[in-house]
Amino acid sequence: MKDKLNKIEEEALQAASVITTEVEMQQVRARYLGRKGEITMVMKGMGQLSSEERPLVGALANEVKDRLEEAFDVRQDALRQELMQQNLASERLDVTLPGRKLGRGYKHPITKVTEEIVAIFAALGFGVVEGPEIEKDFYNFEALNIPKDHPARDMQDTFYVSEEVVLRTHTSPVQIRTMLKQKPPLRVIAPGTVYRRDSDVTHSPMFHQIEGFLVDRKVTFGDLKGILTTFITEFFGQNVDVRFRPSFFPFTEPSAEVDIQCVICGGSGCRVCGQTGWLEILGSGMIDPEVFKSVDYDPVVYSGFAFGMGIERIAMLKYGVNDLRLFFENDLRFLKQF
Ligand code: 2U9
Repeated sequence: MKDKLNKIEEEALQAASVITTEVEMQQVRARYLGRKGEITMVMKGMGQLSSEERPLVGALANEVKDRLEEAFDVRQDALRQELMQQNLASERLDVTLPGRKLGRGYKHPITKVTEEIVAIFAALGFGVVEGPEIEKDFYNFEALNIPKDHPARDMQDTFYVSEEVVLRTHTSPVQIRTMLKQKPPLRVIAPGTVYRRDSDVTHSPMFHQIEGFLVDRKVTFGDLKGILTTFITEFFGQNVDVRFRPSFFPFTEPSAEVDIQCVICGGSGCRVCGQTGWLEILGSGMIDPEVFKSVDYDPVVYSGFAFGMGIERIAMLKYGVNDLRLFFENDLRFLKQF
């Protein structure tokens, strides 16, 4: 019996030393220590031993059982360690590898031009105001001296939301709202998105404007010329020629359109300036007394000038872009150039 137990122990230790998985470990445990395992069978057969032999064999069997349990536990721990090391090695990450580069974003040229224009006017003391893009007919038209049957409504073909609500056709309603909320002296610019029912190579139904105005006592057309000439030379360069040409707008009187010497041909005449040597870049004028009346300013006490420009047009001239649609396509090859 003793020899048998020693042999079982030797075999069991040998079996445990060659296993490679936890399942095999369980099988070895069951084979030697399980309910029908070899050690258990020896213990069950002890009834046939003499009363002298029985305690000796019983004690030895218990010792072998304890030693095997201990040896199996040690082997199992070692196996777990080995498996973990193998996993770590096969799943190894090189944390020093350089990451994938994220593409860098760029400001849209319309945003860039807007910011540049705003900065120039801010330096001249103008504040920035914003307002709703869905606007009441009153703020978009009526208060600006454009009554319901006025032909000027055709000049700005309008998206109607309802009979009294429109998508604003210019940012002028923001200035009306400003005049209703504040008293002169006022100096503000209103950048923003505007909408007109117009869509061809040179018109988009959604585009961007900056308008501005200055209201105080004794504001003259000379002030208008001074501020706008300063803006133009800051934006396009000190040497650019500027001219003021009479025009008409329902909300200004007198009105003037402002041209600069063609930035493409330098004034000699080309396709962009229609051979005239001049490019129209903004509209302006002295605020019509009718507009002052609709916001309850006394036109005898106050005067002011206003101006407006389309940002897409300015951006096209500044960057030499020849197709308006490029601004709205979001093609990265275009946007990356600014
Ligand atoms: C108030 C009073 C007067 C704003 C003005 C223009 C002239 C003008 C156009 C330029 C190109 C619009 O984008 S465009 O089509 N704008 O020519 N805008 S005076 O006059 C105002 C504004 C607000 C209360």
